[in-house]
Amino acid sequence: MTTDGNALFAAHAYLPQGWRRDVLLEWNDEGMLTAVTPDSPVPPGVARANGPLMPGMPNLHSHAFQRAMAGLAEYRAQAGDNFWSWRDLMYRLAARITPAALEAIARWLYIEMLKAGYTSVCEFHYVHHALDGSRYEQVAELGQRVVDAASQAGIGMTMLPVLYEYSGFGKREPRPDQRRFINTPQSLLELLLTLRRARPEHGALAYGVAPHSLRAVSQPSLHALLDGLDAQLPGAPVHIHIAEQTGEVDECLAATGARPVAWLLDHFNVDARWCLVHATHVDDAEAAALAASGAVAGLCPTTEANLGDGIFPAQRYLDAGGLIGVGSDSHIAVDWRSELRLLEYGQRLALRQRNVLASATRPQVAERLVDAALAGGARASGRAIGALQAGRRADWLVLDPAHPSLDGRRPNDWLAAVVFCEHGDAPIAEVHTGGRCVVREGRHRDEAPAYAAYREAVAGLQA
Ligand code: NGQ
Ligand code: ZN
Repeated sequence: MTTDGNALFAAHAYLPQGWRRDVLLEWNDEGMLTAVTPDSPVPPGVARANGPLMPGMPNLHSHAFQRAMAGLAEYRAQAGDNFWSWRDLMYRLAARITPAALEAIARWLYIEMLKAGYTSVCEFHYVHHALDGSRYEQVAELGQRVVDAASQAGIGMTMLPVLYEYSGFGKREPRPDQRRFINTPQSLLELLLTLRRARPEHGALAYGVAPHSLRAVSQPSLHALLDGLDAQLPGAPVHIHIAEQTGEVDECLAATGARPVAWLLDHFNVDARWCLVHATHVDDAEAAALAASGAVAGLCPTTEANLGDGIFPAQRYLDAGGLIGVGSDSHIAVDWRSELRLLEYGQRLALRQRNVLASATRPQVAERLVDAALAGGARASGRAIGALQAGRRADWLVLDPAHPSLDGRRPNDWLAAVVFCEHGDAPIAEVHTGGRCVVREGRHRDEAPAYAAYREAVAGLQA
């Protein structure tokens, strides 16, 4: 029986096999679970959880700096505002961000993520260079700031430095307002190596790469990037924005004769290491082929709604065995419950049905979506997370059993309440990462100073 401090007893915990009673969790000093035992006797001297436990949710897509503009693009700048006019505004922010501001914004954002129950984040990081587009003396300066912000906040991270080369299909020259993003495969791989030397991998930190999109990289440079990645980090995650806008699908068709998802699946060995972010516009054949590939579809429903992207055919894709995960992307919302709820509601509104993303074997839609997002998010992160089971990271949420959404309900109804009920604050009382409590009674340990620094950074950007 465990006698050291690395153990916790929970009357209820959501395990891979569902809600279980009297669960003993044990973990090692590296923050990895070593045993998860249901129906355990109450061990003497072991702390008891203050509520039901569930795994922390992975966030599979983030651009941290964009947190600073959430809510600032909700007015009509021109008739026919769309994704591309939003992007012009966003580039103005990207053009001004400094290393110190990025670190402050990211630290506060990651605290918000933790409070919302995201315990890990894949950072799709593409602002690399100084304001004028020249390299920083430390080439990975900005990436390092983001990695440091994550470790200060206590969130797990998969850092994905982004390759951005062109402004459109056919190797179109980058625009002046993209100058801070631009690399060759070689310079990006060097940046990755520099970053890894400065901030080596550990239990809460992993690396991969992200070719930005098919419009921003060429076929040969994507091959060079993947070859170089495999020389450094064989099998590490690869994320790409794939088919977010119909305009980009049309341009891909014009340039290559194929739709983006079909083209990628035809030309690259897309497998479990890949995450296709915003696979929004897929036809039936693409949805089936993507589902069969083992890649994760990275869905960001609140951002996709905010930017007017479209609706992913989730029912067909999930029924074909496709993997999904969720991300907060532009951070218009930082709440995985909102992502899952909107994912389901988009289908309900489009199909005029209810409980669309449930299945015959998983009739409870919230449990099916939570399980899918835990598994897909973990796969996309390339880290051992997403489940309360031995060998995974000791990342969990303690739900508030006295919250009006949960109080008096049976365990089998808890996740439905967590995902679908919107009554006041989230029913998340505590958040633990690597076995350590980082949010207690709904508050992060560094909340006040991190917020003050964030506020100052955002004021400086608007001045
Ligand atoms: C991004 N946003 O990487 O932040 C993109 C726009 C671009 C989304 N894809 C930037 N939602 O296309 O260069
Ligand atoms: Zn994105």
